[in-house]
Formats: sequence, structure tokens, C-alpha cells
Amino acid sequence: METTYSVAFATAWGFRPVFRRDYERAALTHFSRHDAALTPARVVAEHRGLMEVITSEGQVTARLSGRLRHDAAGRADQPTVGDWVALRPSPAPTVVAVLHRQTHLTRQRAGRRTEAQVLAANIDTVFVVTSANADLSPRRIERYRRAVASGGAQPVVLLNKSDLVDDLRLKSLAAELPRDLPVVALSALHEEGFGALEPWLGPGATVALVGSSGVGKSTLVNRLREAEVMATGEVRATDSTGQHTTTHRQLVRLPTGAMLIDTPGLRELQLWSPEEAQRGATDPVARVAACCRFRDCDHRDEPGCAVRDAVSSGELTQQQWIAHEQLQRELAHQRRRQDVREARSQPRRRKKRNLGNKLRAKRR
Ligand SMILES: Nc1nc2c(ncn2[C@@H]2O[C@H](COP(=O)(O)OP(=O)(O)OP(=O)(O)O)[C@@H](O)[C@H]2O)c(=O)[nH]1
Ligand SMILES: [Mg+2]
Ligand SMILES: [Zn+2]
Repeated sequence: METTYSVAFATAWGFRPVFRRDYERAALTHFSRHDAALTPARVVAEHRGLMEVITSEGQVTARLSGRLRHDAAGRADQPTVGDWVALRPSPAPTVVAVLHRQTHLTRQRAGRRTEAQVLAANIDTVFVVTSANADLSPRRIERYRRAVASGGAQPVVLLNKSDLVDDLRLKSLAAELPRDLPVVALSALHEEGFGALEPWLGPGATVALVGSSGVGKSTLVNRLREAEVMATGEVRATDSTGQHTTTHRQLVRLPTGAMLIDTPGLRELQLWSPEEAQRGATDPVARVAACCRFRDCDHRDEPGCAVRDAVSSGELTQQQWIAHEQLQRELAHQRRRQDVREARSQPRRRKKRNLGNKLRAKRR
């Protein structure tokens, strides 16, 4: 078996020894005499099932092997931004295996069905970005903190737009947050306070940025990157809500050798607790649902529904289907309760969102 990557590549993109070991195992499993050599690659973006991956040779667009598409137990097992994968570069670049994730940031996907969505993989830190001139909901921060910690990464709260408020306001915001949570006040726009981010931006470190639309995630990425890679958008003056400018997740490398994953603004980051994830992962219906034509398939009258096929062929039993529906109802109920609580703590925000924003948000 050949190894086809350089040490420089491994160091630059955070291909740590744990990934190398897993890669070698995966390569042994997937490598055959007829194969072209495999190579490790890191997912930097994902578009409709196609992966943008970075390899020793540069960036390529890859598809998933048929086996990965069908074997994966639900979307959570599919490669996502930040994942390391084993890639077969030719004839057409194909991801043949996803290497074991060390950490992840996962939310409940908004939609009719409750589903885990891994927003970022193999991240050391999550910058929870907030805007110092907007209200901070300590409850919301606590939810972010728990979601980040349950995926194994370290949360850091960024109070951005410090240029718009005075020091007193910054101090009182920081005081509302749990003491053991690192907090950094900064201005992305004016590049102030960046020095305090250094501990998390060392060579080979990976950081995901999350937070509401318009808080300045992409602005920060661009300034740290020293290049305009991510589009940024004005915040509407009327109610200071963002416009959902960023529409896909993207991993970029900084001059310091750290990697940042920019994400679209979240309306809410719903906790995906390990126990729920566990129940979801052992749900046989979720496994089959990975093969439905539509990702948000309701398994009722959508064309190409693998679940209905499996029930009629007897591959899934009626009982398994009923148990699945029961679980979905419970999770939906729980989600509605969380939404009501969230809406109560932030009454003004929701009403003001205009139709344009709704349409934009739907497209994601
Ligand atoms: N005054 C001030 N404005 C900022 C700062 N950082 C970002 N902004 C502005 O806030 C607006 C939104 O910034 P973005 O970087 O697009 O926000 P985002 O978090 O990426 O938003 P989404 O991609 O929609 O999730 C832009 O007009 C930025 O110029 C800052 O530190 N101070
Ligand atoms: Mg953005
Ligand atoms: Zn279906």
C-alpha cells in the first residue's frame, strides 16, 4: 500500500496521528490491487452531497461511494465539514471512508422531523459569536455551551462589535455569563481584541464559528484570514437582525496555521443531547431513511421513499415503524417546549423577521 501525502500537508491541515492510524486501517480495508492509491483528505465544504476536499495535491470535488451513501445510519454518519476521509482520487474523486470523528458540533435540524445535523467535525474550539450591542440571552448561551461540550469541543464566547458599546456595557455582559466560560470582547470590523484569540488559533487547531445571523462571523473570518473569502451582509438598522448572508459551511485556513469553519447564522441551536442521539442512532427506520430521495422525507407520499419500500417489503417491521413515529412525536414535543421557552425569553425578535428573510432561511 502506498502512502500518498506529504508531511507538510498533514501538518498544515491537522492530520493528527489518531487520524493517520484510522486512515491506515481504512486504507487496508478499502484498498485492492485494482484500485488507484488512496489518499487522506479533509472536507472543506459540502454542496448537495458533493464534497469539496483538500488533499496533498490541492482541492478537488468528490462524491461519496455508493456504499457510504447507503450504509450510513442517517445523516450524522455522512461526511461533513471538518471530517477527515479516505479518498480514491481516480478515475473520479470518491470518498470511500469517513475517519472516526474526534469531536463534533451537532444540532437538531430544523424541520418537520427531528434529525441530527453535524455542523462541524474535528474541531478543538467553538467560538460562540454574539453581538455586544444586542441582548444576550444567558439561557441561550448555556444551551450553546452544553451543545458544544457534549460534542467534545471547548466553547469560547465572543462579544463582537465592541466598537458599538462602552466598556461598562461589555463588563456587564460578561458578568451575566458563567464564570468558567472564556469570554473575549472584540471588534471584527476594527480588528480590535484579536490578540486574545491567539490561544485557540495555533497551527493545526480547528475552530468553528456559530451564532445568530449578522453578529459578524464572516467578517471575523475574513479579517483573520486577511482576505475576503466569505461574503458579509449589512444588518438591518430597524431591528438589527442579520440577513442570512452565509449560506453554506466552509473551512478556511489562516496565516497562523489554524483553520476556521464559518457557518450560516442559526436561528436556534437546538441541543442534541447524547441520549437523544443514542436513541436516534439505534432507530432502524433512521438508518433506512438515509436512502430516501429527499433528506426531509416524511415517509408518507414522497417519491423515492426508502422507508415505505422497506415496510412493504418486510425489511422493516410494523412495530419498528410505530416505535419510530412515537420517538419522532416525543422529540417534536420536546422541541416545541424548547421553542416556547426560547420565544418567551426573546419576544421581540421573531415578529419582525420579514418575508424575504423567511424565504432565504427556507432555502437552506
Ligand atoms: N460595528 C461593527 N460592525 C460589525 C462588526 N463585525 C461585523 N460587523 C457588521 O455586521 C454585519 C454582518 O456581518 P457578517 O460578518 O455578514 O455577519 P455573519 O455573522 O456572518 O452573518 P450570517 O452570515 O448572516 O450568519 C456587516 O455589516 C458587518 O460589517 C464589528 O465588530 N463592529
Ligand atoms: Mg456569515
Ligand atoms: Zn422516506
